[in-house]
Amino acid sequence: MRISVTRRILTGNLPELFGVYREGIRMKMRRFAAVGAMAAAVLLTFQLPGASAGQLGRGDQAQPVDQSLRALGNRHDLRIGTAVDMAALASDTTYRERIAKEFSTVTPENVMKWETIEPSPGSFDFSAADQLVNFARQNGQQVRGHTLLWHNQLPTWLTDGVANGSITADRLRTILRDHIFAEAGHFRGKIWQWDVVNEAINDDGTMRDTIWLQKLGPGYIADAFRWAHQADPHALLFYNDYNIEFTGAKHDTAVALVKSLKAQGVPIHGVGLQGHLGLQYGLPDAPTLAANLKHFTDTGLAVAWTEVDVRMPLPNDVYKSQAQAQGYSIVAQACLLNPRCLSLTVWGYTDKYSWIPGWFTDPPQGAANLLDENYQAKPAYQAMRTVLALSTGPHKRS
Ligand code: 9MR
Repeated sequence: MRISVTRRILTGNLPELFGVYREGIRMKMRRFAAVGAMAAAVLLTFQLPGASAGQLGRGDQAQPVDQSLRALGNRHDLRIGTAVDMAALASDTTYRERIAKEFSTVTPENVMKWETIEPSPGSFDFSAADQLVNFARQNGQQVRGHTLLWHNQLPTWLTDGVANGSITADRLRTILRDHIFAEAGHFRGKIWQWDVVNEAINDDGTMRDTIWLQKLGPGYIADAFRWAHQADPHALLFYNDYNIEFTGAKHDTAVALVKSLKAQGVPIHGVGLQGHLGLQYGLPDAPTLAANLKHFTDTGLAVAWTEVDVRMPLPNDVYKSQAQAQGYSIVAQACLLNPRCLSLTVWGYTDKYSWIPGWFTDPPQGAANLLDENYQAKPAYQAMRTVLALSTGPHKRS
């Protein structure tokens, strides 16, 4: 900046300097000194710590990169979120304070899942989920509801009943309908985005062989969206899945599925790309990832990153940390490049509470989050801030 300012001032005054060629040497020197003083004054202004963005006329470029993720995201109308572990929220003050400070949206990691919400038939327990919704309200955060319909974390009364035949297909349909009406109805008006259907597609692009598909047929997905919409007409309804951010059979099926739901007039508004990345698989580049997001937004839907983490084979080291920072960067960049990318949620933000080490043990994996176990920022956190600070838009997302 200093060089360009100097160049601008000197260039602007060169004709004038040549114009005084015939004047006396003293005159020339006086003018030259005046130009020099002017340049020095301008340079000084640029260097003064008190110089405001308005004075500089450079707007956002003066934004300090040390703001919170939520503040930096707000500049782009982009919500930055985290999954929340309710036990940690209750017991760990630092965990709680950092969530309030850094994030503008929260997702319950587990407490809105069926086994927690309806532990016995027709009897609902919203207490833990209510606590999170209240926490979000107190902190000016929006809530991603996760999830109304999945094949995991179902209560045993349901899975056993289907397995032993005591729950017939007709009964199962009613149970599903009632569950969606009860849960989406309870939180009506309090949920920004609902993950209505979670992970219904296999990696090979076929539909996952769950009790829902087996007993209710493929129409169960459209039904779930219609019921959720009736129960909470203002919530944005999402289909959510992993590995659909990469092209391939699963991605193609997901695009075809949401296109067909839209064509049938089913109330679906967005696609959640989970974003569980692993360093050992290599990382795509941001333009490729952005192009893949666009396949979904081209269908007329919004998108969101819903469960981002970047795991690695342990132990962590300086090279892996840097590669991980690149992983978080490309995810943020792909979102910023698409005006229909509404939010970027990480699946936990500290390695202190992460699902990864418990799930990936051979070889041991982990260290997947933005902060380490002691809440120290990793390069990934600073990379996210930098990407959010440098980007210039879009400033309105829908
Ligand atoms: O992070 C969640 C973990 O605590 C649970 O034990 C696990 C049970 O299946 O679910 C994890 O969250 C999953 C999310 O709900 C859906 N996408 C994959 C996530 C990681 O497994």
